[in-house]
Amino acid sequence: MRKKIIGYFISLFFVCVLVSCGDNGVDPGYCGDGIVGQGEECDDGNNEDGDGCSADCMLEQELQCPDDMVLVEADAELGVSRPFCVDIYEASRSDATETEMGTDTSMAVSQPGVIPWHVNPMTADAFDQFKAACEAADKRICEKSEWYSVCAGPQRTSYVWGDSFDRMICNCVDTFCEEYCRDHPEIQDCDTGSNCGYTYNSFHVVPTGRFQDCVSASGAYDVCGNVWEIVPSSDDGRGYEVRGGAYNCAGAEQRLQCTYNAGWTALYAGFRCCKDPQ
Ligand SMILES: [Ca+2]
Ligand SMILES: [Ca+2]
Ligand SMILES: [Ca+2]
Repeated sequence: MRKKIIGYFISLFFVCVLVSCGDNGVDPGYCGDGIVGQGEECDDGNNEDGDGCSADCMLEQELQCPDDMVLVEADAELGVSRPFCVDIYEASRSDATETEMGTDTSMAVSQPGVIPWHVNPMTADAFDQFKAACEAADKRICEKSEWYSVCAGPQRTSYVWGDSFDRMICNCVDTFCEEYCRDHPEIQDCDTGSNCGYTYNSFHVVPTGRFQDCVSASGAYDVCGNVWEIVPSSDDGRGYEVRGGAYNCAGAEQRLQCTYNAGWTALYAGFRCCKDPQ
């Protein structure tokens, strides 16, 4: 009898190990597994205090970002296990102006009203330079999951502003067609259809933050449009993906989508820096 009881407990133990004894067999996870589970405000994969997510998986108060960045919440579904700071503006050079990109490549700056840092074509060397420029600013180039979580936001929208395409919200190939036609009254029946920017050669890069409604829920400008944004990626043989579309892109309705990755190198590629909050 006693043997039987011991045997029963031993087998119960193994059944418990096999199914984890969670509710309905669902693994409840634990604090430190890198997944934000029930009762957890964050989970950065460790059980240490002082890094923004406490040892018991609660957000540590007063997460701070530098003035040129905004705070973005963790999003476990997208693999973003802790809050992060993202640059408010596309990266630019310190000596950039409203009309010139500047020449100082020593570090990336997040500032409004200047031509963003961009290259054409995109190269492996440029990728290294973008990463180094963020690091020189005590930041890092935004991860793909971070960039996407900024673009799509908690609502998982197709574009940074929502789900339906609108050529006037962010700077794309077709944004300036009407303006061009207004300035050229000799043009009859102004064409504002898809790729009209090519008809009038009216597309152009604009200073950072110029489009006030082209802003993420978290407060980052030009995530879609203006210049493409390079994000590191192991899913692409080049080691990076090209996101957000650009001011000169044909097919802006498709290419400005948060999920779109440009597979070619002849493009106006820029970047954006991120950083762990303090
Ligand atoms: Ca967890
Ligand atoms: Ca922690
Ligand atoms: Ca952009």
